[in-house]
Amino acid sequence: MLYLEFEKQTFKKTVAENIKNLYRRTLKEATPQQIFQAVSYAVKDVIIDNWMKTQAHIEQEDSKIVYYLSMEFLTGRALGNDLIALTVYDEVKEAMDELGVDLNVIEDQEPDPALGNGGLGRLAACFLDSLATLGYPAYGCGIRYRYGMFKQRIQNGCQQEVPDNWLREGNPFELRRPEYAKEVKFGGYVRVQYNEKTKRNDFIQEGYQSVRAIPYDMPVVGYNNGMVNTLRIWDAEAVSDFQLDSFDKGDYHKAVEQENLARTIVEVLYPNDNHLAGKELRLKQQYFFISASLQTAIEKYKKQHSDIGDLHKKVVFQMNDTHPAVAVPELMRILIDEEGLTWDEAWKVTTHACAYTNHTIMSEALEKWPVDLFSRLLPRVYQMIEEINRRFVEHIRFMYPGDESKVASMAILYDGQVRMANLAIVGSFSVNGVAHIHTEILEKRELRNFYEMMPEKFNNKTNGITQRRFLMHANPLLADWVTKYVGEDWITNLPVIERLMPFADNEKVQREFLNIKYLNKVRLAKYIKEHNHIDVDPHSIFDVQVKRLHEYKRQFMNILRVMYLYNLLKENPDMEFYPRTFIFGGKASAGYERAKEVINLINNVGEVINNDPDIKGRIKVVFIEDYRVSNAELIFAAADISEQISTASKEASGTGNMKFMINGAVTLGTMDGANVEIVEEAGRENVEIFGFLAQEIIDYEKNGGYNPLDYYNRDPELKKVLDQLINGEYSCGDKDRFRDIHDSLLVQRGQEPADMYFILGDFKSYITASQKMESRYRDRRKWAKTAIINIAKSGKFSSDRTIFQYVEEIWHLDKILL
Ligand code: 26Q
Repeated sequence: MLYLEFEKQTFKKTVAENIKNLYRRTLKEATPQQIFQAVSYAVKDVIIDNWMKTQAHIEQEDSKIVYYLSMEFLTGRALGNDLIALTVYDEVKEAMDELGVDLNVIEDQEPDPALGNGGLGRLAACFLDSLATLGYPAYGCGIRYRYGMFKQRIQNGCQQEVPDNWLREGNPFELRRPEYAKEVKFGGYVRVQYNEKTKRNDFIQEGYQSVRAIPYDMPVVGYNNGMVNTLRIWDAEAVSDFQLDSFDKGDYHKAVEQENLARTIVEVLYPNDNHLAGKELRLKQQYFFISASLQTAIEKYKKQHSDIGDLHKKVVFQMNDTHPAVAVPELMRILIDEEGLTWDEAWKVTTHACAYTNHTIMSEALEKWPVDLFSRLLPRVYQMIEEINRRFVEHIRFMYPGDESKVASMAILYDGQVRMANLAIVGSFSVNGVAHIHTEILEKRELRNFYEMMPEKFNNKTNGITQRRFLMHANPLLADWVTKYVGEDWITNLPVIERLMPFADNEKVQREFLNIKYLNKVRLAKYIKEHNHIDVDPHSIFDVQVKRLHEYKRQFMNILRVMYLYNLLKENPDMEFYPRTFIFGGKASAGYERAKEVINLINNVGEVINNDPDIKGRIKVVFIEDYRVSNAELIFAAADISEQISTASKEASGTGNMKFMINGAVTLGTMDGANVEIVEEAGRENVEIFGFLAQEIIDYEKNGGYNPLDYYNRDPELKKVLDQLINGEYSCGDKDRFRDIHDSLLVQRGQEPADMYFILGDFKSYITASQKMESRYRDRRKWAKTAIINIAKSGKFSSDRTIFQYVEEIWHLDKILL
């Protein structure tokens, strides 16, 4: 069924009208950016009726709603995605062709909204897509950062960060809703005053600063079902001086301070991925969007319900990691101070409404706030935390009399710090990890004491991705090919893609697949030529690692492998060697020196190898600048090999691994995160696995006994590669350029052991696995079969499946039938 009557002629007229009204121009005179704006407004016209209908329907049915609370939503571009969801992509493409305009060029005008760092933010965007497509009522709640993730420029081989002014040209997809503004208060102190009427103490915050939170709504369009959910992101504005507390009237200094607070609070996304920046501004951001979002949810609930004690029957708050965990004490504060519930009543509602997803076991990413900072900024919320902690610690002592180690590990307040993960766990009815092995590590190790105390809270929800963006939009050729063999059900029911299995051995089908992959490689080669000025051969093996730069993800190990292969080829120029293109991409946090050094190394190695006539172009190294959602789509579609090589136990799930798989790339990886489940689905013979197992890594970490020097001394090829880091080979003679990362592998530094991420220990088996990949690739038919099986077995990794499990096992929502 088609949910939309699309009239091509009307659409064309609307576009022309929009250009006239917005810019006083004709289509011929309009710039591509102006055409993009005009087309987007025409699309928004189409969306808006469904949006209103959906929201009216949800209200009328009084449906339970999930509020997905997240500091990050990495949505990527909206235009192409929305056209696909409305099932009018091909028609609009035609309409634009008739107007003499290339839709691809118009799509490229849209800035990538980069309101996220990486996996966690992109997961939130996939979840919203799946919620709308499956027909569940949901709000995404986040921050409208003025500057998103920085743009990455590579200059002389080094990363440069450039501000991302994504709103410069205006955002045609958002709707400002000033009528739903909320006030959020910071600082001041709490005055206690006995209330004769209620016979309770009132707790009144005074001397605070406040900001006004203004919501901007973006539509989240379900696939071909008329459903439109909302992503609500908050902007901050100063509360103008006439609205100051009577106490503060005429306080000029304070008015200026409030202006500053409003401006700074939503200014920029923290560009840290799996790493903590314990800055006060970050906590302000967290409380800002949480307080505004909770106020909205409660106001909406109260419009239809009188008993606030039943809030949890209509509302669930899913916390995307601990970043929104201040929702727990803030909800307590609102329920007690503003709604008049008792502590026990409020605690019941809170612990039935809040749920928490953990995305990492990396200890440096665990959020902790100094008590003095926290209590100064959020005095009343802090009192809530104190009481939550007091009661919880009492409970621990009751359960485990005399065992203070339990208190030490589980208390929320400890060592002068607020431990946000502990707060989230105690305040939630559900705690989930994001892949089987990750949840198991949480239960058995990282959160073991919590798991023993409250096993019923713990559950796993293996991540997923939306096939609508990462296959249908990213790879139209392959999408059509899949549809030809399995029908189009896969678009909303990915497991049917397994119907490809009978074709995996079919020579004609294999040839078609290889041809599509080739064409996508040509498309990426063209992008690389334009952006990097490097010629790459689309017949070579495209071996790809794209993701945030982080030591545990081991891009360093990958480039050491490239250096090793280059040495090999130099010494044996006549050896059999299948041409390979090594493609890297990803941003390093601005202050993460080692990660930046690795980027520099990759670029310098590329510079040397790409220009060495001796090896006859058989190795090329490309670092794709500014890796982001839009160019990711080109990259996944063109990949032959998917590098998923994190140190086992460190990558909670990974989701790039799934995007490669669905595009027919073969995984070269460790038994980590969701790789483990990819192996289960695809079969051991259809992936290449290497390296230490998670248990082995954990044992080394516990008992010691890992010595990277053993590997260095015993393996002359490895030694040579490491020595080249400090002999100036890849740094125009500068022997210190890569000394820090070199030393990080061989020299212990204070608390930090040498080679924390076991690169030397895994190196040999990585080389071997990599060589096996090469020989697999030589047999083109067999390779095609393996790739097709990977596609056919990717059904589990749809975010539709993930969301269905959240709905059934955590949220308990009802499907909307429009
Ligand atoms: C924390 C405090 C202060 C500043 C920044 C942060 C911060 C920001 C982002 C901490 C962590 C993140 C992002 C984490 C993340 O992306 N984790 C990834 O989540 C994916 C989705 O579940 C998983 O697939 C990845 O394995 C995991 O690394």
